[in-house]
Amino acid sequence: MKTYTTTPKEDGFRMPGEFENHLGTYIIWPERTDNWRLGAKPAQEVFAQVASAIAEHEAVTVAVNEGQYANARHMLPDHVRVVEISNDDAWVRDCGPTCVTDGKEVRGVDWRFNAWGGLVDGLYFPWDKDDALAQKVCELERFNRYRLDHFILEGGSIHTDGDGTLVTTEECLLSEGRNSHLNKEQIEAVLKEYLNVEKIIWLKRGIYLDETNGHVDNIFAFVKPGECLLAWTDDKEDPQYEISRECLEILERETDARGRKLKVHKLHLPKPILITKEESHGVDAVDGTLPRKEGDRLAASYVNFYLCNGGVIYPTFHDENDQRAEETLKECFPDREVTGIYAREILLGGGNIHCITQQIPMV
Ligand code: KQY
Repeated sequence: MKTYTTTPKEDGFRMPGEFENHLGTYIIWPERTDNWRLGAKPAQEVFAQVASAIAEHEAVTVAVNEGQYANARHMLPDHVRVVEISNDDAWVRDCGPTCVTDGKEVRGVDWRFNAWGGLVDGLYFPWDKDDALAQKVCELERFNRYRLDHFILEGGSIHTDGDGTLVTTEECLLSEGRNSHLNKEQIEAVLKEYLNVEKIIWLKRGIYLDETNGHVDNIFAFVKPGECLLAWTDDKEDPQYEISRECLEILERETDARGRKLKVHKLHLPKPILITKEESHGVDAVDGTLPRKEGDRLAASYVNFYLCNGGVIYPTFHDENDQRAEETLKECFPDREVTGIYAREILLGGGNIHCITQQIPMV
């Protein structure tokens, strides 16, 4: 595997939209008991459901630590590939490679990863195995890569339309625990160079109390160039209302890289979801890992869905808006099969279906 010192833009590579064709999907197997309750077994069952649902549409690879190989192999269907890759937790969206392509070859962009804020407000320590994971995926896929030793980024903090536009949040990319040595213009310059985009739309904040410092992938997603989904509530008493309203204002005001006005679909959130006593007690409390306290509100959002070839895999919460979310997604993606998976167990770990998946584009 070669590590380039040039940039994707210089080499004519761009990041495709998630809605473009995939070669396959990566997932990492959950196991750490300070994040996943009851020895991670309930989460493993849901991850297996997500892997199986995606495998209906495209090839799925699940990366596991050595000690979990036999268990994961047993719990996953035969046609899902299971490979040993050391990891610290199960968020391949964030620590996996961001793939770029020139239409003939795929390369990985390997950002530095510091568990969502490092020693400032990171969610666990250490994170060295996660930081090394993107390189290992590139090895396995025979991709050359670009490595940024001095730029921290998680895949969940960006969305691109594959056509020159990137959407992110100030809350995350300007956070103290990431690239505080760089200003907004310098961060923009890195994104433009390494993802080959021309226009960056900055939302202010992500979903209320999202522990990732407001990852964009929990509040916003592209349907296709010029069209997007925004997490929404009509409840003016909910702190989320003002956040979503502000995002809407920005999205309605902005144009994309091609000068298009964005068509924005509202995807209504579930009612606030709180951690129960039983759920809180099921997690091993460990210093240095974010505690899971009874009554804490979780950052639940239907926008945290994943697009695979011909499919949309979205989280459900046993909420009255589950059905409404399905209808909205079917309207937005009439040519895809829309599949809901009850994903509270992933939410309890701090993210959702989009956060646990990473697409490998097709050339
Ligand atoms: O939302 C994500 N992209 C990751 C969430 C990480 C939570 C770690 N506990």
